[in-house]
Amino acid sequence: MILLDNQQWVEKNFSACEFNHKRRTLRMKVVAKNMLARPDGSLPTQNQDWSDLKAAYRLFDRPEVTFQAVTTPHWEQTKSTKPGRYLLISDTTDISLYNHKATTGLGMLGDGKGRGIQLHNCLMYNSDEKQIVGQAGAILFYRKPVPKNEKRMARLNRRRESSLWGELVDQVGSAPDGAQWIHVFDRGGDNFEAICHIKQTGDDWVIRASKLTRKVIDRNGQTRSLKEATEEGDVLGSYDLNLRSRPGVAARTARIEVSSTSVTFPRPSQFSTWVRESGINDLSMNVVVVQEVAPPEGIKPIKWVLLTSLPTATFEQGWQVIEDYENRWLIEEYHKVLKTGCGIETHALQTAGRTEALVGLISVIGTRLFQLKLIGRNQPKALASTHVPPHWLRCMQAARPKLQGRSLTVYKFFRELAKMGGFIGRKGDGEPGWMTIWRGYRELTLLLDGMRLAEQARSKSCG
Ligand SMILES: [Mn+2]
Repeated sequence: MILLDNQQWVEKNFSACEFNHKRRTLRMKVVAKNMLARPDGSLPTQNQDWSDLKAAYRLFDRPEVTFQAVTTPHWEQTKSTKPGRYLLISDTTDISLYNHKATTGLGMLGDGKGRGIQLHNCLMYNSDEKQIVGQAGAILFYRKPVPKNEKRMARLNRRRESSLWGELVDQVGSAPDGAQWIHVFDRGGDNFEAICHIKQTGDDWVIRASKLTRKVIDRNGQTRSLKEATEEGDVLGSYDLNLRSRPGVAARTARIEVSSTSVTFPRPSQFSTWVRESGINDLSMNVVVVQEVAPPEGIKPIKWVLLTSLPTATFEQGWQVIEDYENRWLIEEYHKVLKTGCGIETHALQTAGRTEALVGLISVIGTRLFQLKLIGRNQPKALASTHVPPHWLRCMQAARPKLQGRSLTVYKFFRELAKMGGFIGRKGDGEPGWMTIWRGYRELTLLLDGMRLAEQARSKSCG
């Protein structure tokens, strides 16, 4: 069950922050609460009292207030998963701070002209309850120009964008007893070293293969390319996929065939000192291929090759791997929440170092916004009264008289909340976006505060 009350949520996620002084932890909780109230605002609009704003800036000035110190209590909570099945979805996003000319210490982005910080993130998703648990870990990376005439070993041992995947796996660690953790990577994370890191934690993986030409050993012991090895896989079944039209491509129903095989990746000819010390010489795994059959002429057929440690003998098992990979959109949506919802690129302090702590705070707050968006969608039939405090429902019904005397589902509750935030909800409007949900949530919180004040005033005048 998701904690709905913001104050309690802030307590739970920031009370254990270690900044070397209790007063700093208290201040962080105030800054976090103000940020939750106006996630799309700047620090000055979030902290309207001059003294609060000054205190917020002073807080981020402290050397103890680091990215790690702000996020660690939230990460620890996220990782203490109860038994069940969880996806750990990682990806990198560029935080562009190009407009903040005064901020020092930033790295390169894109073609080298951009400036900012790369955030390599890991989002924990409860696959049974279909709910965001939180951020499980993250790494900040500053890309620098590649050194001239770099030697092969120096390149392999340097911290590069591709090494962030394995580094984050180590940071997140292993699943607690009874929980299954499955790392989900896109093609950026397909490298031997990253998979070695997962192997060492004992957790599972679903990774989209990027190099189909890489040499593997197929299940008959023959060395050939990954592409060739998958062409002789077992067909598990097929299904029809309805594809919407895209610019230049008409809508169509694609016939998709699912097949699987197993392969062994030999250690590549060039490897880092870490790989040598790990003692891992090869990696055996299953492969699920999702392939469009008989595509229309001139259309690039759909093809996914998914590398996995999960079983893939039956159609159901293959399907599970595909579904796990399809949940990768969640991290892209999370990054959107950080950018458009929390304005992570509009915030910058004087140095990259100070900005880091703020990025940490925003990335935790972002999981909260994202959670609230998904909760209504994923539990359509559950009764709101089992998830939402009774005085919240009373308050909403008082504000929206049409709802009186009706029992709301969780789904309906969030739709109504979005309507309080400006969602119209006509047929064809689809599902409310997280911004309208959030505005409605803020609206309801204000009404709740008002109700509480009115009750206090009444009990005082009666007593
Ligand atoms: Mn990516």
